[in-house]
Amino acid sequence: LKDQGLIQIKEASDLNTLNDIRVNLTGKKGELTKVLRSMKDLSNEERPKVGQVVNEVRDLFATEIDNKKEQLQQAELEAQMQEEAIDVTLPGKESYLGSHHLINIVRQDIEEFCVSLGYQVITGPEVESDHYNFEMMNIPKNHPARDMQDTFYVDAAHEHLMRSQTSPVQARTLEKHDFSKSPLKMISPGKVYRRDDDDATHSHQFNQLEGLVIDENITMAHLKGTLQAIAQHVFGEDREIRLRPSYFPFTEPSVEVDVTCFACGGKGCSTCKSTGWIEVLGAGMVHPNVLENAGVDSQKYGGFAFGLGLDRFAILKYGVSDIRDFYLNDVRFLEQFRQEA
Ligand code: FA5
Repeated sequence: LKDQGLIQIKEASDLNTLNDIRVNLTGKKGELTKVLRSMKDLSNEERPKVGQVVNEVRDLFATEIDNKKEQLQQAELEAQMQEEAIDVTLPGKESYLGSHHLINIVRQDIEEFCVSLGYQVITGPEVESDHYNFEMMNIPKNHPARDMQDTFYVDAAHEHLMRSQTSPVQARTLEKHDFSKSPLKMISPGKVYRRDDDDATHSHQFNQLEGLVIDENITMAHLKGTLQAIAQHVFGEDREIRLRPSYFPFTEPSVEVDVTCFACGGKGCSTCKSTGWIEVLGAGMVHPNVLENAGVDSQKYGGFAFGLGLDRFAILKYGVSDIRDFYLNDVRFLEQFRQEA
């Protein structure tokens, strides 16, 4: 039994087998226990001798099993380490670096320029109430100007909508601002939504950047100078802009600002619908009703506001031929502008 047991222990190939062998040899129902049990049949002289031998063999098995166990554990550990070894000399996988979206590049550029002029950046909700999107901006229900911005409503009662312009942020800010402490100079960039038919220059979701300056003695000259500075910062000193009289319910007088078409240089093409100009923003002197609606004294304070189309700015600046390219998320399109970020 002793020799057999030692061979079994020596040949055990893994820890489970070794455990089975241990139970088989020295466990309660094991071979040695059987020998111990059978000792009652032995004579008084033989019993201590056999007992001594059994004890010796049991101690020997225990020591050998312990040694073997340590050996197997060590081998297993080594195998595992080998399996999990990392070859640090292998070439790594090339990681993919994303690039900023063109609209964000343009937004950030204008934001930084305006902040350098003393503007603060304020954002507002995209799901807006009719109250702020229209009523506060001097466009009451059934006003014909509502047709200018065909709107996505989110409830049957038409009380909430996807904002059709960033102008509601004007109203929200005017309500809160304390004019006895400081004038207001803010810009507000963000997504807006309209039920426009998508084409090369129109998207049903696009981006605007609102501007608002309210103080005492602000004139149209401040507006013109500001718009010119922004246009020249974005498009370059030589780019032409033109101001056309226009109508917005929240400004009086109102203007629309066009820039020479980038795609054709002013000759006329599909991007500018053959006019040579592309409309990029609306602006004007803030209507007294907008100020009064927000509790601001329109006798004392006044100013200008503008709302520019960030997509149109990006189209012009980078010669993008179709606004829909911004929203297709084709990496090949985005990658072309990696160096601009
Ligand atoms: C407005 O939304 C006014 N809230 C702007 C404003 C603000 C005027 C403050 C006065 C004072 P308008 O609907 O024209 O105006 O849109 C402003 C700009 O958004 C446009 O000049 C154009 O550049 C861009 N835009 C309008 N519709 C779309 C469209 N469907 N897709 C892409 N850009 C558009």
